[in-house]
Amino acid sequence: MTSEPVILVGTHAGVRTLTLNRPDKLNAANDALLLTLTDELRAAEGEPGVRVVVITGAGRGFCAGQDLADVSGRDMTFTEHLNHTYNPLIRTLRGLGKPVITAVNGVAAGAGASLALAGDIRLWTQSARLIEVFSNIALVPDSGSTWFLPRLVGYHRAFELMALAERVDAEQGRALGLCEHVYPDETFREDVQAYAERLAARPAHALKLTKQALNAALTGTLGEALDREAELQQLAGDHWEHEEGVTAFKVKRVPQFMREPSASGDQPSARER
Ligand code: LHQ
Repeated sequence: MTSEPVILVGTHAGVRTLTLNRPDKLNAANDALLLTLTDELRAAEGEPGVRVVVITGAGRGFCAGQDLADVSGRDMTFTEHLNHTYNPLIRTLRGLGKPVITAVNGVAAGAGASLALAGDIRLWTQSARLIEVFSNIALVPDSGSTWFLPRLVGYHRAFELMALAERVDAEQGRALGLCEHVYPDETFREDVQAYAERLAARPAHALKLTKQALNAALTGTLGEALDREAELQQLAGDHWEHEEGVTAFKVKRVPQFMREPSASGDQPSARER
């Protein structure tokens, strides 16, 4: 018996698209979906031809959080379950050395809302909505929501959204800073791909270091950020991308950052050539 894959994997023009594929349940997450998604993110890290990862959902939902039909009778505690599935997923996503776009094609609820917020870039369709639904079932927001949301909207609005499980629609989401862009439903998939391809043409090594610096800066002091910037700038400045960017500027042409990937993964630095 063949069953549908829980994650669909596609690649086009340097963009790896991972589609949550349990549309009948609005892509509610079971262990297989969470573990496969985490594995696919790790696999994307190791593929030089993949420059950007998009996470989106099949059908009318993005992700309705934990599959509530798939939790009873489990042999793990809540803590063990989170540490086994959701937490490695969110850690892998934020630690990935490539930009991850969460393309929120519909409702994002519970841990699905956390996943939506975890993207480096968050693109929503017009009919998307986000719900910190946890309190409806008397649970605590998890999978990073308590970290992401107050940083975006402040403590008080975050508490209200969590306590009342209020729906945030696309217009509110953009106003609150929960997404970077909202696109029409009719053209959403194409708009996401076009955005991702723009990102894929940017200097991959520099973006990897930028993501590292920003994530660390969110939890550190200004002094630590300045020290880290000085170290990472050396790594960026020694890389061929920097030479390409400067040369292109001088001769007034568009820089070409999408070279054929080398067999070993990262391109050698300009000085190693
Ligand atoms: C679902 C689900 C779902 C199963 C829709 N499960 N079937 C971590 C660790 C350990 C334990 C617990 O949790 C966590 C983290 C969490 O994520 S907790 C939060 C869990 N999620 C929820 O409580 C959300 C429950 N769903 C809803 O509130 C609604 O479905 C939303 C607001 C997401 C969407 O509402 P509608 O657009 O009106 O759709 P619907 O309710 O009609 O759902 C469509 C179908 O999807 C329906 O099935 P059916 O066979 O009747 O058509 C739902 O039963 C199913 N579904 N969410 N989480």
